Amino acid sequence: MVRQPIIAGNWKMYKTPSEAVEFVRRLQEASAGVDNVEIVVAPPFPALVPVAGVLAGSFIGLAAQNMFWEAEGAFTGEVSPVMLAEIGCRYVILGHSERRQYFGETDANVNRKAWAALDRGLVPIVCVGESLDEREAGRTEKVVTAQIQGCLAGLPADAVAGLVIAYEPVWAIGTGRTASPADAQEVSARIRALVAELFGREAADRVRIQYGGSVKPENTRALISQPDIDGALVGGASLKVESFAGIIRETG
Ligand code: G2H
Repeated sequence: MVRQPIIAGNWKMYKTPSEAVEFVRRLQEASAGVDNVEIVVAPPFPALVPVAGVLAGSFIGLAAQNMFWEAEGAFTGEVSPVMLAEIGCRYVILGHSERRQYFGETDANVNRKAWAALDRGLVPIVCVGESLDEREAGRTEKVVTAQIQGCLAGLPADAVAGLVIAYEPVWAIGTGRTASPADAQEVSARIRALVAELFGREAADRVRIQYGGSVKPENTRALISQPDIDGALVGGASLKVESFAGIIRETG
């Protein structure tokens, strides 16, 4: 099964709308000609509309970094899947470890959001990953298994096949520490095997699994060449056109 690699830039709470627009204009030039890699950017909410305007008809896809599960309502401060779909988002990142750590995101919430996203035609990028304590206690597989089971509970197999799962070991996020390619492969293979158990072989063969955590141009190729790693969710290195385009080129 050939899965198209997907490189997504998670900009977190960086870049104003004007900075974001300038960035994607330059990224379009810098990544022109790379046609075997799907490229996605996830700007903060205020930049989504202007960036969508620049990217209309472009090969670069747009993602939001979070959403709520209701279509509308009295939910101050929240953004709905209907709104994201209307402005041209194709993806939405769900369950990022920073949302779990600072904003109380749970697997059950991610599951409700995943259902709502799929219902509106958005593709969830579902983030999972263990903390340093959990890894050192030998609990990585148990933790990631519970996260996958909780986040994907009850989803139809064909929807799971179209998902992106981002394996992001928390201890490697923004720390400069990267999981070794072998460690990242081992967990990614375990995730794919679990998807096969829960949703069938076809879903497991088709679902794309990204690695995330201090990805940069220099470590991209070793990670991407692992059989069960189909791309990267990139934070810090996605904030500069040169390094993000470098990661894209190393993948292609
Ligand atoms: C993990 C990653 C992007 P960074 O959070 O999701 O960030 O590449 O800065 O570790």
